[in-house]
Amino acid sequence: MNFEDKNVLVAGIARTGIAASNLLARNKAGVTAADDKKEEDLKENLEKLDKRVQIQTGGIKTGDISDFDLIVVSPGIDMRNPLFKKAVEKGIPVWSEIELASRFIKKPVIAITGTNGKTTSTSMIGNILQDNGEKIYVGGNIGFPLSNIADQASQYSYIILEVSSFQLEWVYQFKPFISAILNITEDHLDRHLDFNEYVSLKKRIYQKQTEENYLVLNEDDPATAGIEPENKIHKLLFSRIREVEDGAFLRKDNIVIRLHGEEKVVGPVSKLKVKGIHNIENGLASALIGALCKVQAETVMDSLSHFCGIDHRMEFIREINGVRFINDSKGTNTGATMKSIESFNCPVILIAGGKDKGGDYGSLGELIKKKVKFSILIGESKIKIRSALKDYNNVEDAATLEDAVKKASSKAMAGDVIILSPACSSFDMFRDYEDRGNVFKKAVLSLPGNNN
Ligand code: UMA
Repeated sequence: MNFEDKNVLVAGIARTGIAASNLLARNKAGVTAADDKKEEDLKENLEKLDKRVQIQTGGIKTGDISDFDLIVVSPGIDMRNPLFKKAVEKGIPVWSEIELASRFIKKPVIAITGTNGKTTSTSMIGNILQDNGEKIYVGGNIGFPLSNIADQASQYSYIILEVSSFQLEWVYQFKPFISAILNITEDHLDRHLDFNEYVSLKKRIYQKQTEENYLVLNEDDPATAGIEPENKIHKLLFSRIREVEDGAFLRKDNIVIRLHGEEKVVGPVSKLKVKGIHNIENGLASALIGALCKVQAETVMDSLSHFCGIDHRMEFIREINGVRFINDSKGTNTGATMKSIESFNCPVILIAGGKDKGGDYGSLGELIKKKVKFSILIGESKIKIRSALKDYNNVEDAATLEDAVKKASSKAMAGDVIILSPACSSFDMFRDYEDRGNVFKKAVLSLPGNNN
């Protein structure tokens, strides 16, 4: 792809915008990077931009954009921003950053999306391929933009990408070798029009794939089980519940892969260090993708059984006097929080709440009533969650996360688990979910008491 002499506007100057601007500048495009934030609030970011990049701060101007040949968008910017309407009217193409970056890449891309489990599965697949001796890049929504390496991608044998619905808003030619949709439940309804729009954005991950490509779907998830792609594409399923014809499934305790009628036993799912039904699903999807990349079953099993999980997702922090503290700050929607609660067989004390994403807390409320011994609510969504907890009195509010940790620990006894699993995003009180998770860890580590 030749960007020489093209005039490109990059919207947003954070991780994505910096990587995209620098990629374009390296490839001789004229680049303007723009952000709604003021210059003084972007200091660190601006320092990371290539010196050839022109900077526009204090507002992404929607005025005269006719000088631009292309607009590249950061995922955090809503597709309904007036800038894009104007660009479309003027016939100026608008691309997601993954659309831009993938146009440089000839190596096979494995793209993972889904409401939950995508960071874990992306990491599991990365580990499997690395343990198989491949040189890989793991990036995307996981925190490392694809543009970082797009023009040096020939050195990798596989690129494994976590992809969000935001990143799929402006894709056209994006064509992964393997794509996976792990599950789709309500999320980001503050950004997308409704659940249908969210589902159709997720489906864009495979829209350009062809016969030689694979689409991996979760047979046990109602929203993905019924997906019938219109394009000719090799569709494979994974299931905890039934033996699928083509794909991955459980037979008693064993993960089994069946491809083109040939079965291979990968090994016992009980060997996975990461627990919970969602991690069985992540393991099945990852094992299947490993097999599609021709990794031997033993290597897949070995790699899965050494995988210790990712930070901020069901992360064990400490045990004090028999009470375990778990950081699940990455549980940013009700589906994730419900799966986390369901994976414990002991009494659960839940810390939840944060920035509301426009979803419904009804099912979470029902589960809390059934399974949660005590709940502490924080953040903007407190009132909305509370209204889903009618007739349940074991609930209190807390002004800060530190306060919530203290309250939770005062309610706990040996054998209980205290889990931060907010079911909401973090932006009302924290920079992001990592910041929230780190504040939780610090608060837990500063509690008095003996570790055991
Ligand atoms: N901005 C504007 N105008 C707007 C909105 C934002 O100017 O209307 C500016 C902000 O001032 C800021 C920049 O845009 O300077 C932020 O851009 P961004 O939100 O896209 O942030 P990045 O650092 O580029 O992070 C993005 C993803 N963020 C989001 O999708 C919100 C990161 O995913 C991703 O890791 C990173 O690109 C690298 O690919 C985070 C996330 O929360 C983890 N993702 C959501 C999720 O997982 O649920 C989808």
